[in-house]
Amino acid sequence: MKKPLFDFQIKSRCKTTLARVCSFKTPNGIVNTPKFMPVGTLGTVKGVTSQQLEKTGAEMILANTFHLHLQPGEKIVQDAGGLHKFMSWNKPILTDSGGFQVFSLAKLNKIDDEGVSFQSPRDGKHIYLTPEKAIEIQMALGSDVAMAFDQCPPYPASESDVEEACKRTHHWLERCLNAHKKNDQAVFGIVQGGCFPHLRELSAKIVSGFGLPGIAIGGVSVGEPINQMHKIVRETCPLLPQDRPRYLMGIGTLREMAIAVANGVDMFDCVIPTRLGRHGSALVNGETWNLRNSRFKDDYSSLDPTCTCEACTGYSRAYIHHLIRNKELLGLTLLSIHNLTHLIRFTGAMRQAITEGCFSEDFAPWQSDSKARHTW
Ligand code: PRF
Ligand code: ZN
Repeated sequence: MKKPLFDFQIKSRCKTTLARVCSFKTPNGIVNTPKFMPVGTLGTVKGVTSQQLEKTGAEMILANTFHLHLQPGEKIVQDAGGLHKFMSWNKPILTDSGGFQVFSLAKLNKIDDEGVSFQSPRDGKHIYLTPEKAIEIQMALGSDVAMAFDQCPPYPASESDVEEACKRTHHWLERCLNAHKKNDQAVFGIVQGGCFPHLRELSAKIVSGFGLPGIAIGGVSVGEPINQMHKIVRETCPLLPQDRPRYLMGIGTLREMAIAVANGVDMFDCVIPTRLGRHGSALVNGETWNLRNSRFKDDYSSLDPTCTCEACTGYSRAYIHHLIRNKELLGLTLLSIHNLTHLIRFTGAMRQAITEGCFSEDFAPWQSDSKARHTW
């Protein structure tokens, strides 16, 4: 029998946790999970070329329907031959639907069962997004994975508001699937439900019932206490199909990824590594270092001696400090490359530990102590 286009295989399982190593096939290549996905909102992982990105170990990147629709518009991208070609990235791309960005970035005018109208944060132009429109844009962009259009309620929100957002998200998922006509693109559904266990359970069951090639846990990291987020992940994962990838949206700190992997999550994304890089900061030794700090001015050691990235193998802390102090663009590029490599190597180390049977020993410290040091 021919393998499906979005074939998902579990390669190895941890014996004591729900962690797993899997491969997820897409039309533009295989994603080996657990994996961190860099965020390339506007079709660019800020400050990093696609060639540099590939060297970080990135296998799949994320782009945003919301931003690309506003600028340059999906027509330009489609006529360029699709987003892969437009941005010269020939590996898998996942596009977020705009559901979350509309609620977090735009001036909302109206939201009802039909869709969301809002004003563009760019020029104030009125825009209307519906599930059908979000899918149409993502089909034009040509990503490997399109996310369903969802409503992510803020935190805190009342039970009735979260319930309404949940029901809407499920109806919208159905409409997304009816509008979707592109065999070489997968649609992932999104579980919502806020911090209400019964709504999460309902959402996980309904979204799982669609038999989709992948499922995301949304509505986390919106201001809820971190332990609530862990609880949501712990309680939601067992309700999702075993044989499909699970994507925890917007999460990308080491500790949260380790905890989520132990509960069976496969994919992550987060703007933190590139945002920190652009602010002159590096993730080293479980800490965040600001390279502007004068303690680095004559520190000629490599940024992170344990790291294999272009920044750490070629340049010193003193040099990067000098670049950052002088607002040289290369400083931001080198720090972004390092931070991305750092998170991607971390997910790589988890994959290796799961395969070798030492995940629960090696990564337990990450789960109990946020200040735990690297041992991988
Ligand atoms: N929905 C969508 N994208 C998202 C989220 C969500 O709930 C989150 C949650 N923090 C990040 N990105 N569509
Ligand atoms: Zn590095």
